[in-house]
Amino acid sequence: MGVSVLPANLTPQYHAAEEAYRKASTLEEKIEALQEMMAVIPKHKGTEKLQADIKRRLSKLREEGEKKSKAARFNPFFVEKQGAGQAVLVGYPNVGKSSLLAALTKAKPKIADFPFTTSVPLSGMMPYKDILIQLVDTPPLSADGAPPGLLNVLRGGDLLLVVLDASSEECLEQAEGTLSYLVEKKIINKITEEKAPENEIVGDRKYLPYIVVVNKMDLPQSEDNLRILKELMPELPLTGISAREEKEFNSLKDNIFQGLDIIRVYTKTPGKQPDMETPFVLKCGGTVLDLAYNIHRDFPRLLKNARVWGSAKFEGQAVARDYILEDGDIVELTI
Ligand SMILES: Nc1nc2c(ncn2[C@@H]2O[C@H](COP(=O)(O)OP(=O)(O)OP(=O)(O)O)[C@@H](O)[C@H]2O)c(=O)[nH]1
Ligand SMILES: [Mg+2]
Repeated sequence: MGVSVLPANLTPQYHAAEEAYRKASTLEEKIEALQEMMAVIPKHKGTEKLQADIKRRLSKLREEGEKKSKAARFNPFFVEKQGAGQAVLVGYPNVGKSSLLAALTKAKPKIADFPFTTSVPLSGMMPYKDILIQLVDTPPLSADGAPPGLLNVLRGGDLLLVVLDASSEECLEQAEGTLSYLVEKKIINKITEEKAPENEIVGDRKYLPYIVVVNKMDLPQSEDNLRILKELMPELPLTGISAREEKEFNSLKDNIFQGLDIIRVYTKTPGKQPDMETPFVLKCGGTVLDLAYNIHRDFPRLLKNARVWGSAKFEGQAVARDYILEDGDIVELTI
């Protein structure tokens, strides 16, 4: 079986296409890479199984694509997940959610000095170190709650960015209103002095982690409001920023990365230099086995040895499959 997964007679062209498939993060990229694999694979008996496997994966992805495009056509609140993790902006009108999306990504949302400018979600990709994190801008919450469809977008995220306007007289109400709405809808856990246990489950899913982004720190009143917020809600994970002046963007990005609870892991094949350009992204606590599964679903079965540079006691240390990896580790997998 191992032979049919990695036959020795595959061409460099095929390996390049497979590499592209391995690195593809969107459905379109995956389909394109599989098509390329199919086009360049040597057609003979030895690759029949592999050809069938590629065809099967292609038709599965195409089906998925069709479902998604139908969903996108009929539902403007449908947001396709992309990148290493998805952070969803949420908050009251006019606090600067769209401005943040515009400042941190290439997306071009409508921004205006009046409430309810945004009516449907829009996403963009934020470069962070060597990965891309997806940010999703959403229509605002209000006293009447949220527009239909918003809850699903919030629930679908990996992290929420609760945005407040630090220059507003209603800054505190914004904080209380947004957070209590999210608690009421069981999207985030109750706000207490103790942090929620990480694996706490609500129904069939986990509570979402969140950070509070206190925007418009360039305006008067903002320092006072930030101080009051800190005093009244010391347990809140607050970051003061200015979307307009791009103030404190580095710490905001670091906090988003940390809030997503992910690590970047690099791979190398024996005898070669590691690929330091495109890391694999795993949840914190991810193991060598999780990495192998991420590379290819057949990999864990074929895996013989793993060595780690970075978090291991010494460089290139041989580790077990359940070895827990850390951000920045380089892993050599031998099959
Ligand atoms: N001074 C200052 N103004 C800001 C900042 N961020 C946003 N604004 C302004 O605040 C207003 C509202 O910004 P938006 O980004 O449209 O706010 P929003 O939260 O997306 O609003 P809705 O779509 O209605 O929910 C605009 O006039 C922005 O230029 C900031 O950091 N500083
Ligand atoms: Mg907006």
